[in-house]
Amino acid sequence: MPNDKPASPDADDNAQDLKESAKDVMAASEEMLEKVLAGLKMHDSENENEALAQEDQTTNGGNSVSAASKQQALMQAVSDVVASRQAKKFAFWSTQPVTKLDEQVTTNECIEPNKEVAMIRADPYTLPGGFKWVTLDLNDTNDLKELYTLLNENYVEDDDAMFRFDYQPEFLKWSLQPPGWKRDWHVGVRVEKSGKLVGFISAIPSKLKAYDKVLKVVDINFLCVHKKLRSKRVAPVLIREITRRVNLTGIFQAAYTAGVVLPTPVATCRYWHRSLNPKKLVDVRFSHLARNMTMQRTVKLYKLPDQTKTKGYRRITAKDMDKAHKLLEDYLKKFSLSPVFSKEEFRHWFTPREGIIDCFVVADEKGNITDLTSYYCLPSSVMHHPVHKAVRAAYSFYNVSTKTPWLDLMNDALISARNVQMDVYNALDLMENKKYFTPLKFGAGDGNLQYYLYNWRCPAMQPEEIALILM
Ligand code: MYA
Repeated sequence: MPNDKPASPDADDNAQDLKESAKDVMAASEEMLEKVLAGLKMHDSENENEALAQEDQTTNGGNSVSAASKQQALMQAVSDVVASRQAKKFAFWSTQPVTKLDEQVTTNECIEPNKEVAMIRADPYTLPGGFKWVTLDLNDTNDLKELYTLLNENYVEDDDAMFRFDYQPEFLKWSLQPPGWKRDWHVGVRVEKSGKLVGFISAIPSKLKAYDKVLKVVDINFLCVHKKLRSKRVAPVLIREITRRVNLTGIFQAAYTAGVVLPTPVATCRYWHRSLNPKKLVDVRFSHLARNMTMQRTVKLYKLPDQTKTKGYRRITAKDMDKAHKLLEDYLKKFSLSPVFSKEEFRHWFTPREGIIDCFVVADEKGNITDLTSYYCLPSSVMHHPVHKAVRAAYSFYNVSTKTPWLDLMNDALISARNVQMDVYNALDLMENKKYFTPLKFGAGDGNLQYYLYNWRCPAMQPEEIALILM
């Protein structure tokens, strides 16, 4: 690379890249070793059976000792390698400013001090040969379509590989272009020869309150590596590259969520689901009939009134924005982890957009806004079904109840979602959501959503202390 960058601790970038790749290659060979060991273990258990059989035959004066001790030595060797492998787990994450899995935290502070921007590496990280960096232009229809396709075919699936998130192109634009968004933070990886998009990661700017401190952060989302390029340590390069690009703007903290456990969740939340169209959900095996329940009884159980009930409940309008912003701003202060929205950001996130985001308020006779409910729309592709290709899901966003009881407010939210043909209403067990789950017939999902902070250490939080929704 040209020598056009200021001196930095990363001055010998290529050497640094090599070191980092070497670490990642070691981690990759650890994964291979794991597979070999799994095989060896199976083989060993066969040997063990053989040894045991021999022992039986030779109890009367045979030489079973040597077979057994050989076996023991082999098992010891295996367990030594397994132990050393476990010690090397998180080859990438153990190099990052995140809390360690067993760390006891009592402070609320950054892990690493901010760096001078001049000290931050100026060149992109090195990708494996045959791949190149691109910065996507989501205002360009082709780039947007390519991102849509990458995610539609390779993004998050459930454990049984039956459903995969299907973020729509307009949804991606909305969620990746809030006030202050930067094109430089829509980072893609293409195959050099074909130009095919095979990797992506994004950041958007945000303000986050962690306990009593307000931080300038980015929210990281849509990390995705094409299925054919998995387990080749491309994800760590994407993460390092987005970190570099964000650091260059003077931001050193981030928030993100994931289904997997990494060092170290600040909180662990769980999704709950409320059936709106139980027949379809059972048909696609999103849910199943409860014991002793017929389809007819299930449909009746989840039936909702045709119209919403709360007096003054209506879709939010442009005129409501300032009052609704204030209502949410005051409410969010009571949580340990919450976003701090500017007026402009509130308008972006809460202005209804068909098939993307919807927001309702309750206004009293004097025109005061007393309550608010909102959800975003995120369908999932149904991967193997002859009839149904998608499940239409509403995801609870932010809700505030000051006058309308929670059950009334959220029942109206369910009715609103059902009235635009949503099949299911999903909500995490954070904020005050647990208050209405059981009476409104939500069921607990499997699998957790882990919340993480990058370069910030603070004591772990309970789900009800969390008021941050990332899409
Ligand atoms: S969460 C959504 C993540 N995406 C998916 O689940 C889509 C389907 N899966 C994939 O596309 C791939 O499996 C991914 C991993 C890309 C996830 N977050 O390249 P590898 C670590 C962080 O060989 P691959 C979201 O978007 C893993 O522990 N790290 O693996 C938020 C291992 O590290 P270590 C993850 O399977 C993302 C390494 O990657 C995740 O080919 C927040 C293996 O790399 C994960 N979800 O690719 C990112 N999954 O060796 C962090 C695996 O240490 C942002 N890994 O165990 C941090 C803040 C950055 C900005 C800071 C600014 C200040």
